[in-house]
Amino acid sequence: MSAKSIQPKLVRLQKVASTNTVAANLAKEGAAEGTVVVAEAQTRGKGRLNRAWFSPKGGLWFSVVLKPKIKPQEAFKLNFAASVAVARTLRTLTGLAANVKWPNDVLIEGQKVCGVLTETRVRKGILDYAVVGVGLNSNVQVESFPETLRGYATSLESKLGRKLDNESLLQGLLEEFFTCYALIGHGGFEILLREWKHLAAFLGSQIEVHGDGRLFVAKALDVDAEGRLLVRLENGMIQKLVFGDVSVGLKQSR
Ligand code: BT5
Repeated sequence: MSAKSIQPKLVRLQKVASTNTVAANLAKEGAAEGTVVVAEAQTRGKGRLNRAWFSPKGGLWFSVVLKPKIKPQEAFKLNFAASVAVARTLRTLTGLAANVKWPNDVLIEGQKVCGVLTETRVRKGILDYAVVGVGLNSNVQVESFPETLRGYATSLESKLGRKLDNESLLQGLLEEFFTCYALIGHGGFEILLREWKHLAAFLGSQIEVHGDGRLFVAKALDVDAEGRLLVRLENGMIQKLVFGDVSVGLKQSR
């Protein structure tokens, strides 16, 4: 089946631990590509490296089951497809100038409004399925964020001063996502990456890189065809950062 013809099959739930976990279980049981698990709230929403994802009622939390014909090491492309789809949809439906940040964030005015988590199962060297999870702070009040997220994260409701229809957002997001996903299947990742770079406000800026207990400052230069972030260290050396190992934050001016 071509990705363009995928018809999302929605599985709507009220409260779950994590839509990614539910979707992965469905995939293990043979759920079709395009199965989308959407929940009103998550009790154990997760980010990368088992970080917690705050997911109260009002936000849009969903996960898509995919069976892409790509190598396991190309799974990073799905994250780019999802973040471009989210930024496009937000720009179209809300007029907000959404940007992307490596490797998996969507920001508004420098604050995180959405995160993407891609998880895969690989068997005998072949990508069995992928689950792409999207967490979007739509109708979430920033006052309800835990202390650690204050200032760092934002919501559509807070930026727009009104609530949005999560259903229209979900429909728009899925349509854009499957369009971006189709590009990957047709060797069009370069096109997607080019758009991602246009949407990336942080390239060319000084960033803080966190990972392996290290923290260092570098200049973000580019993202290559393998999804790696190229940075220039303060000693002038160029380093390629691998998706999944580090997080980057915009360097705060002091
Ligand atoms: C992510 O991880 O940004 C991926 C988040 C994916 C969440 C979706 S919701 C639907 C699906 N089901 C799941 O269980 N997960 C996916 P990462 O880059 O590791 O960022 C995690 C960090 O973001 C946390 O350590 C917090 O600092 C911050 N964070 C947590 N909740 C947030 C929220 N609601 N909004 C913005 N930032 C948040």
